[in-house]
Order: sequence, then structure tokens, then C-alpha cells
Amino acid sequence: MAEYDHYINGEWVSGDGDAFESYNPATGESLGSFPRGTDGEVDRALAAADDAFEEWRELSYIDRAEYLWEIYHELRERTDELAEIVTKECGKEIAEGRADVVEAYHMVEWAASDARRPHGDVVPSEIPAKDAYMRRKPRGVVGCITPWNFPVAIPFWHMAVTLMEGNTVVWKPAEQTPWCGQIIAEMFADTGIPSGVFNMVQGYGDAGARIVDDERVGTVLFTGSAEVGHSIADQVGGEPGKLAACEMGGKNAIVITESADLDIAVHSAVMSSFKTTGQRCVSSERLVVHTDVYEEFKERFVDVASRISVGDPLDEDTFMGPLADASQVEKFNRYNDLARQEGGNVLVDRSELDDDEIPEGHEGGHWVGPFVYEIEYDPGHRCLKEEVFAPHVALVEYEGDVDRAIEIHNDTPYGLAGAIVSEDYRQINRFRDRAEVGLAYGNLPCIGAEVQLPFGGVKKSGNGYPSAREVIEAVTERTAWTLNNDKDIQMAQGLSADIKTDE
Ligand code: UN1
Repeated sequence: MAEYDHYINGEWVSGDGDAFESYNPATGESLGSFPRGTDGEVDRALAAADDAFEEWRELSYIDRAEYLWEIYHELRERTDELAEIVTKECGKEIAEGRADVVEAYHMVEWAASDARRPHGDVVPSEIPAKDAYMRRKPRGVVGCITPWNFPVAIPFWHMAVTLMEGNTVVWKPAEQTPWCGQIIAEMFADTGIPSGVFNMVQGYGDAGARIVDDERVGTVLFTGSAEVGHSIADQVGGEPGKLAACEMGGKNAIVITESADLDIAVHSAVMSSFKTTGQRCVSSERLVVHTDVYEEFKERFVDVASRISVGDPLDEDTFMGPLADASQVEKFNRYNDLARQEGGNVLVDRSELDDDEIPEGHEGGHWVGPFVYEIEYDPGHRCLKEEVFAPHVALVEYEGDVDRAIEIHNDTPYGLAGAIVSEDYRQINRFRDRAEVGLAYGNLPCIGAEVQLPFGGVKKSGNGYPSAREVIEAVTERTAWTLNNDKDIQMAQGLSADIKTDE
């Protein structure tokens, strides 16, 4: 079995703690052995990042971008090979594996090309002789903790802009996808980036917690579960000068109004609920459908959900691969039971696939198909509020105007992504303005955001934006800089600059 290392201070470092294995969720086969990061290893990585910061921040943006451009080209040249690794390690079907790598190089492209764009703002002053600017400074060592569902794209969401802005990085990839982490670290090593600027420590939550705890870390970027993200935000919030930007999933919904084009509605709902086997933080687990179109929508959605292809994720004809691991399957089944207990009427239950639906040689995979139910809206139902992260979908019928749909839509603690399907521009704009989400879509699935948009949520879905364009706010400090071009000191706001003495 292949054995891999951490990457610390420009070197491959074997672990002195336990090792763990990564498994292909479609087959159960082992993909390699990885060191489980210890306190000492995390400490070395943080020390290296701290030491490298001064040298790295002194480089121009354009010089820093050169390292990222190398990665950009490598990601492009090796897209198919990396897509296969993504698919083997996290189970998403191959076209999605490819899109994960494409999204990664889009992010790197955005960050590196930002090097040649203006940074900061020129701001007017009340005093004509004053020049005022907003300038940005790096915050130092940034700790990045990333999830398994986008094992290449999300690390670059965190790290590309962070490094461009002159920060150094200690990164812990998800323990489910350490092989993807290994490949990314190899890419950084190939660029010859100065030692200590980029460090990767493999491991579990204890290694992540150690990064979060450390006083050398200026910013923590976290994408993952709400439970972990909120505890990070709480802890970091109590430490002066430290920042956390976290993104933590959703209980996303699509509103389908009485004026919806049902072709668009069914297409958008199927993609939002079942792509990535429901394991996007933007996946939709609720479909809020107007009573006038409910029966027709239900029939058509149920028909596709019953037939959608689940299978070998390396096969281009597959729509849904397996769930990522056994704990995801357990959670899926637990919430399917909860939906039944809370009064759900089950319309499709493919939670246990037939033997002939499981591809040959893949009996060890974490296979499930769609679970679809209808349920009367009740603000007390937990199945309509808690994220499952699986192909578990509720149909909720509503009567009345679009405000009623938006009320149901907003009735979850989360607020990441949402969509409306309607041909009525007034309904669409109402949803745009009132849906409590960070990412809103009209006549589209609620998945598939591009990197040049801010990606993040409201309410329980997150604080700050650990991703895409907006990560810049979390990894830089703003300096409001004012320069006087006159010999006299003049103050704004009518403040007197006279010095009065006793004489
Ligand atoms: C996630 O949902 O975990 O918007 C990330 C999308 C992708 C990123 C999803 N660009 O669907």
C-alpha cells in the first residue's frame, strides 16, 4: 500500500503518530495510508508558516502569482487524471470529478490574475490637500480546514487568494480525502514556492483543533459541518485579533410557483437534489410547490427520482455515485426514519438498492438511491430543518402567494442557497429580495456557483466567506491611510487644528 507524508517547511515529513487509510467509497478498497497529524507536527507546520511570512509578504503580488500560475497550468494539463482521483476518493461521478478540478483552476486563475488588478481604494477627503486610501495587508498565518465533498476546488477557494495576498498557509485536508490533499501538496512542492509558505498536515479533527487554537494563526478558514464551524467561530470570536470565516451547509429549498415552467422545475429540482448524491452544501432537500402545479410536478419528479441512474462513478452514464462513507449512510437512514415518524408520505424509497443496481465488484461501496417524501408543512418538523447531506428530499405543498412560499423557504436555521422557478418576474424578484440565503437563483438549480461570485451563507450557514472572491476580506487587514500634501495641518469634521496655550 502506498504510504504518504505531511508537507511541512518545504519537506515531506513522515508522521510519528498513527496512520489512517483512505477508502474508495464505491468499492471499499484502500487508496493509501496517511499520517495522522500530531500536536508536534501541527506545531512544526505553524512555526514554518510563521517564519516564512516576512519573506513572502515582501514579494510583489506579481511574483507571488507566478507560483499560482504554475499550479493553474498543472491543474489544466492533468484535469482528467485528477478528476479520476477525485472520483475514486470521494465517489462523485466522473463529470463532477472533472468539474471539481475545473473549479479549482478557475479559482487559481481568478486569484493569480488579480495580481495585476488595482488593490484597495482611493477615497475622497474633505480636505483637498489630503490623499486618502484604503490599503490591504496580509494577516499572517492562515489555517485552512477543508471538506471532502469538493476535495480539490475548496482547498483552492481557501488558499489561492490567501497566498496571493501575502499570507502563509497551514492546511488540513479532510480525513476522507487525503489523497487529493497529497496531490495538491505535490503541486505546490513542484512550483518551488519558498519553504514554509504552504504546509499541509494530514489528519483528523484534533489536528484541525490544534490549528484553530494556536496564537500564531491570524485567520481560520473553515468549510464543513455546522457543528464544527460554530464551535470554531465561538472559540475564535473570544480571541482578540483573530478571525474565522466559516461556511457550513444548508437546508436548501427550491420554490416552484403556480406560474413555473415545469420542465425547468423538474430539471432544476433533480439536479439540485441528486447531483453529488445530495452531498453539496448547496444541495436541495426541500421542494416547496404551489398547490396548482403540485400533482403534476410530483408525478414528474417522482418518475425521474425512481429511474435516475446510480452506479459506478467512473462510468460517464452514471448520475449518482455512492455516499462518501458509512456514517453518511447511517445519517441518511436515520433522517428517512425521522421523516416517516413526523408524518411524511414516502413516494420513492431507494435507500436500499437492489443487488442488480450495484455495479459488479462494487459490493463494498456505500450505495443508496433517492428518498423522496411529501409532508405537510409544520414549523415543528425537524426533517424540514436539519441538514442530511444525502439524496433525502421533501415535497411541501403551499397555497397562496409567493410570500407564503418564501415564509416556508426561510423557516430553517440555515441560509445558504435557494432557487425559485417561475415565469412571473414579480415573484422572482420578491424571492431574490426576501429569501434568506447567500446564493439565490431564478429558473435554475441552486447548485453550480462560479468562483467570481461571493460564496457563503447567512444564519447558521456561516459567517464571513471562506471562499472564492470574498475570501479576501477574511485574510487581509484594511489600513485607512491618509497623507497630507500641505505644510498646514487641517482637520476634517470642522475639528480645530489650533493649539491653544495659557499665553
Ligand atoms: C458545496 O456545496 O459544498 O456551487 C460547494 C456549487 C459548487 C460548489 C459547491 N461551485 O455547486
